[in-house]
Amino acid sequence: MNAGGSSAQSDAQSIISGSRRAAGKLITRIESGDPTVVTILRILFPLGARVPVLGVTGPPGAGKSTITAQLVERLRARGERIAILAVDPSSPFTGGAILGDRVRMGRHNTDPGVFIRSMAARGRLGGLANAVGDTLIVLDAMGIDRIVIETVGVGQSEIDIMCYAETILIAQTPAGGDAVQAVKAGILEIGDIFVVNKADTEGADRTVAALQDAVAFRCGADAPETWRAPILKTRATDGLGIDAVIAAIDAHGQHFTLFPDQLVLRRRKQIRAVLVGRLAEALRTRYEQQGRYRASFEYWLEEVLQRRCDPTTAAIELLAPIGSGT
Ligand SMILES: Nc1nc2c(ncn2[C@@H]2O[C@H](COP(=O)(O)OP(=O)(O)OP(=O)(O)O)[C@@H](O)[C@H]2O)c(=O)[nH]1
Ligand SMILES: [Mg+2]
Repeated sequence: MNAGGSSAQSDAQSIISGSRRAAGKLITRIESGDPTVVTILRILFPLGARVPVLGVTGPPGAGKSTITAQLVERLRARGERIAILAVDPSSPFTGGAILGDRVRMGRHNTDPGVFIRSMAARGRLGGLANAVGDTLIVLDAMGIDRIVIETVGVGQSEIDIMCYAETILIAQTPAGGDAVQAVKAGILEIGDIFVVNKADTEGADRTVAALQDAVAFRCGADAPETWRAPILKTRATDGLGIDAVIAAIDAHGQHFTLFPDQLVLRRRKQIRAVLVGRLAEALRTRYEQQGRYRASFEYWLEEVLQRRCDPTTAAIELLAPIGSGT
């Protein structure tokens, strides 16, 4: 067991000194839901330098990994040490698309200044965002300069994961009405930078225009402290337009320097979501796994099933031992 105080200290120390092996092992424990990791995270969290996190999301195949590889190449050129976290909420396994990412990351795989790690759902239903949050604590403590999280899709779990990013890049393609899908999925609200990739294919300008219209409706667009999300075109396969994406990422960072209250506001909102997520997971674990709570859960489940009790009353009864708040 690694739960002991002194081994937690030495594990934490290895991570702080930049050991990829120690970090990799700890992330595997986080991924599998090992509750003892908290003893190490508790040490690491206050020491973290709070590295900027760039979130990259968008529909499958939009070019997220290709864009990420291009961005990393430029960030490396200016000396930044980068951690890339590729998250696949739809897959219970590490592999598949993520294996492809390793190929796409090309020479970054062997660059000591780039730490690449992938994560999959592994049955942690609803808990993946929490696992990502814990992994960020580890990466943040490793002494790197920036973290990039790539996550595939346009659903709620991606939005939850993007909760951890200071800058959120949404990749789209001209094909298949992606812009319309983004509006439906509510992803437009969270994007700081929009990239229409595969600009070499039919309909790129139309997609840019559609996104411009959609983003223009975001509230507070005229206030100076409101960031205006740029919509950029790229051809990631040969790096066309990537310099402008880097400039937009830098500008977004500078915007927070200029309006620090905006950053605090964002972090407060994010931490609120993080804590709600932790509470939900703690409650779920308690009622689904721990003996007496579980028995009580099963009892009330049956009551609702037999229509002897409504769900709200059942929840109040279940929460009674810790106070229902009503
Ligand atoms: N024509 C064209 N193809 C591109 C461009 N960017 C990426 N691709 C190709 O599109 C395919 C998907 O690219 P990825 O970078 O893997 O896309 P992704 O969004 O990371 O994909 P998933 O992680 O599987 O969702 C690959 O075959 C790329 O070579 C582009 O600008 N133009
Ligand atoms: Mg990818």
